[in-house]
Amino acid sequence: MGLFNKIKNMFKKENKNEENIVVQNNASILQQQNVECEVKPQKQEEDNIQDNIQPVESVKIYEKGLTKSRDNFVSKLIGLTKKYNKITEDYFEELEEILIMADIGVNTVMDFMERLRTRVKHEKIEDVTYLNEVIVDELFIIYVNDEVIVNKINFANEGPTVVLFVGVNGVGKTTTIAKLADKLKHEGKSVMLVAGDTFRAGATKQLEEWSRRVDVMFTGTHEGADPASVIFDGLTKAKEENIDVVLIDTAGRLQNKTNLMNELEKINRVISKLIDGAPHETLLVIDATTGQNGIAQAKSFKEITDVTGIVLTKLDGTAKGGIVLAIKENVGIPVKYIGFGETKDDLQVFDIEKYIYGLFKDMM
Ligand SMILES: Nc1nc2c(ncn2[C@@H]2O[C@H](COP(=O)(O)OP(=O)(O)O)[C@@H](O)[C@H]2O)c(=O)[nH]1
Ligand SMILES: [Mg+2]
Repeated sequence: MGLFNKIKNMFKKENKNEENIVVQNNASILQQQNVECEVKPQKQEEDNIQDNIQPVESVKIYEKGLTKSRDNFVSKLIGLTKKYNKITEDYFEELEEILIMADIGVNTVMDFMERLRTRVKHEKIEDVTYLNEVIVDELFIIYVNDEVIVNKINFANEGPTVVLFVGVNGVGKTTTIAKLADKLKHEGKSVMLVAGDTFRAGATKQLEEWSRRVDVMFTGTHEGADPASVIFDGLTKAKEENIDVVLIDTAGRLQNKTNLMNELEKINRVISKLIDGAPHETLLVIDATTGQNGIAQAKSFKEITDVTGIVLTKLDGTAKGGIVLAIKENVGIPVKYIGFGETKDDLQVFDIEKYIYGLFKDMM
């Protein structure tokens, strides 16, 4: 069975169970209200309910977060199917244009078009609707089959896990750190945020404010301080206090590559001196709305430092959800998290299958 049908079966079926889930959800809300009346539900029960509602809820988050992309890119694909009842050269040309407009990246689209044309010819495909399935399969099969999809954070066996965040100004580093801190805290981990962005005015305050909001520890000093020394203080404290995960914010001034490289080298030296094997992750944050510019940033950061994963933010704000494919093809670093909004609940572990469903559900 092709990827298209596999995903369709996976999530369409789940959505059929929706009514049950809603009932369970209400039950959980009632229980929460009971909590306020001091009738605390058993922890075990809570966990069970959580397990039951989690998969469908997160598919819904993908569906909602990808609305703009679906409305634009996928509805264009559907329109194309309506316009052509035969697969012609004009059809191929329009398809190519739609894919390029979706930020998939020219080279990726060119390769894809060649594979698609070959399949159409060899399999004598004539049905335009069936071709939509083939398109989804061909677009994502490389991604899904690839072993580079390791979306899990590499947690340390012992001592604090250190996650360093890099990326240019405004992409969503600080917000992502707050979101991830909240997620980890709910998983029962102790978290510390370290304000290593001492360059931008207000950056330290912004992170400190988030640490209060999500209620985790914080280390930071003042604007203009040496980031490496702030990080030194933070990690020393984190070791003393047995913190599980330390999330470090940095300033990403890509304009001066040599300076940035030196700064990150110094930061990495300090981190690895204090904690063996750290940083355990270096996450590069990319703003999905910047399209090919974001891809260029990823290439640059990859040259400067050892990036282990990508966080793709603001997917809710782009109509060009194809950027995930361009990252795969042009950068080759796994997307670990995606951001669908500005609140602390808007960070999701990247799941390619949910992503594909969220994007193409109107075609399924
Ligand atoms: N719509 C949307 N906005 C986001 C997302 N992530 C961050 N932002 C917004 O992007 C802006 C810059 O974020 P910030 O974390 O300060 O970026 P930084 O300079 O990289 O630290 C803020 O207004 C955030 O609320 C997201 O996933 N979706
Ligand atoms: Mg910031």
